[in-house]
Amino acid sequence: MVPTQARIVMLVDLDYFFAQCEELRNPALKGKPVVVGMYSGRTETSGAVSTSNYLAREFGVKSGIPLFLAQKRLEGKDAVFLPVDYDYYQQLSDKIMSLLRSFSDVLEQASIDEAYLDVTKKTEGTYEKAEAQAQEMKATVKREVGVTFSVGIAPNKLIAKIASNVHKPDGVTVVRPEQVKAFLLPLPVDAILGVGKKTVAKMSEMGIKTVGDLAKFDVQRLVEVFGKTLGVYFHNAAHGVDNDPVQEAGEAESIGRMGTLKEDSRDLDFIMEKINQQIEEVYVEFTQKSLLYRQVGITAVMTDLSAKSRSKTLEKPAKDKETIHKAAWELFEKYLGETDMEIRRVGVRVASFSKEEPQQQLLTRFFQPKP
Ligand code: DCP
Ligand code: CA
Ligand code: CA
Repeated sequence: MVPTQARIVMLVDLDYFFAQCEELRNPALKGKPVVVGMYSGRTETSGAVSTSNYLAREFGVKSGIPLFLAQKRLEGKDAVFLPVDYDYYQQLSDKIMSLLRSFSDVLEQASIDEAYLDVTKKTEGTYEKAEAQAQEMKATVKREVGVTFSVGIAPNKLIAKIASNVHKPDGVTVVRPEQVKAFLLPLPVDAILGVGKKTVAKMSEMGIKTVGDLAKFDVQRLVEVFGKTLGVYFHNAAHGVDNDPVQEAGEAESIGRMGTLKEDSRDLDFIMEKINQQIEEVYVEFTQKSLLYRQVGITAVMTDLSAKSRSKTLEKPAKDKETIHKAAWELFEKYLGETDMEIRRVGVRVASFSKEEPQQQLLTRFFQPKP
């Protein structure tokens, strides 16, 4: 394998984002516990907490808990409850992303409040410059928009993401290549993106508690238990290896479909029912164009309307349905482990096309039964 070039990657994650946006719009909220809620409308307090500011978190109020519970925990604390105003957060997010883009070689937006930046060229490959640049980015975003963020700086996306969580809010955490092992090995396994509650339980049974335990574990057995994609991913991740490039979204040409689920769900079988219908349509389209695909991607739009995409590159080009189904299934399984939110819309796509060999095409045509 060709060694990938040393990179410097940042993950910028905005602090208590929806609540911080609300504080920005109304400075009188500062100093009070602020809770942004997704009100379901069934009763006055039915629904869940979308996010809360750090003051509210001190009382155990965090994303995902029921609103009535949040209200109970904040009784008599002069707390402010507000409904989600997604359009407003999106506007601020767009402005911040375009500021950040000017500090990057490539920027990949990962969610409404998160982006990966490849800054290898911008920083001439030095961590000193990267750290100084992070401070400059913070000052710029604070001045131009008025919000704070936390950032992880590391040799790849995986480590940058974990590092961004170390000092919050308004922090900078640098993990240099020579520090990766010491940084990663003592962490609990769920520090790795994709290791959710179920995987934690399974790994615990196998005697794996820390990333260090995972790194020592036989990769063959990981593959037996978790399947090839996940097994190999877990193994590499535990060793701090992640070659996933920072990629501008929508760069590659692709053929795909998106659609809304009959109801919000986290049920893999239910989600795959929808995906299978989409695969049928996608299959017809790329077959007509005599294309082979080498990448399969999925998209999930969550109940808060944030969108996540994941993709997998195959070992060799393919042209069948089954390969798409299998890859989509694996990607959704992994993705569901990364989030507790329900999924509203889903999509599947294939990309990284090559043309089917003319000779092959000819043969196929030749052997096709005459109508
Ligand atoms: N969000 C949501 N429901 C969740 C989690 C998050 O609606 N269960 C929304 C609200 C958050 C935004 O997504 O503001 C970003 O999510 P983060 O996980 O980055 O959390 P915050 O930005 O709120 O806090 P932190 O400072 O911990 O990053
Ligand atoms: Ca955040
Ligand atoms: Ca985030």
